Amino acid sequence: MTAVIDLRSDTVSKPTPAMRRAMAEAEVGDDVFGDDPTVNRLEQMAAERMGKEAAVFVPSGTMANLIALLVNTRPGDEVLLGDQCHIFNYEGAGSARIANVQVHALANGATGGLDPAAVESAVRGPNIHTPVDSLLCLENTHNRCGGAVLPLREMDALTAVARRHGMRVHLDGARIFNAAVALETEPARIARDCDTVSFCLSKGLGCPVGSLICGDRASMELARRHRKMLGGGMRQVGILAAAGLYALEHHVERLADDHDNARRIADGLAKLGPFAVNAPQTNIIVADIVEGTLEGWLDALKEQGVLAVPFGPQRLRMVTHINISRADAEETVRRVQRAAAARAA
Ligand code: TLP
Repeated sequence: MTAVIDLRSDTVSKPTPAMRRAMAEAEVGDDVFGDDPTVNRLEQMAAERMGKEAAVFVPSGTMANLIALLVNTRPGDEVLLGDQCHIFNYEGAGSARIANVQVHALANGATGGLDPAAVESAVRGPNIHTPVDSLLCLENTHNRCGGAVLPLREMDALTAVARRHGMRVHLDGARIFNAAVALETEPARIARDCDTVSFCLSKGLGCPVGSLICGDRASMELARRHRKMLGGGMRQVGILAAAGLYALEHHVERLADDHDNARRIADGLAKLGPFAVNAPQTNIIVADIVEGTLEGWLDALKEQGVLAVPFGPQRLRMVTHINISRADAEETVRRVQRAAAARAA
């Protein structure tokens, strides 16, 4: 049996030998005291890349988003977001349980955006009966929309609505570097009109752990307090920050290879009858099963040594990453063909 091709997520990617060396050699200190020079360098570099004044290193994308809710709202406020976004679907309702906000989910379009007119009409007027709409959350690239890139003009239209109503904007940029590579622009341009932006090191950038939240200095001071409250204050964490610094220097441009490989896999799947497949703009492939069951297909793929995840009642997801070569992408297509032939027999 040849090696398993693990496409469950880009989070399964493993640190390279060079990244591990950078981690082993990291200078460290107690980061809760602000003493870790490697974390300090990473936070500075992250802030620069996102075009913000400051950044805070946190353990996960989920904590970064929760901190963004805590920083940008007051208890009882309302947050406008997309019904397909990660904060709404996959973060254990931390918005309700910890940030004490009400979320109003609006229909996401195919590119992961929202209709600016729908946002406009969702904003409540000044009335003693209604919650205050203080925050709009966006996601780019958009995970559940198949790694879609929210075009800049759509982002600009949405941030303009928020501004007009005195609302703040948070961008869940877990995969913002994939968006930047696809758009051939800088992440700072994508996040330009967002008050806070978070991004993950532990996905396409290939690090074992970590995310950053970025924004103006006052917001990030508050973010640091919230991180401590949530138990996310870490000590000699330069060991992890070193992986982040390494990734920001060496693993951004190569994301284009992941996007090519995702297209290769999607093209291969699209030629087989049983799937309706997205045209990946980045590293996420979503396939709707039109013949057979989701469980049946996940098992059949696993038998051939390809791992995918369920992503809806009749939908599966595959994600390319640093450990998936072009040869692996081609082999994936062959294995899916074999799974289809085995099913037909
Ligand atoms: N996404 C994971 C799962 O939780 C679904 C994945 O495999 O894609 N924002 C976005 C857009 C994300 O896709 C994720 C993780 C997060 C935030 C949360 O990041 P972590 O897992 O670090 O808490």
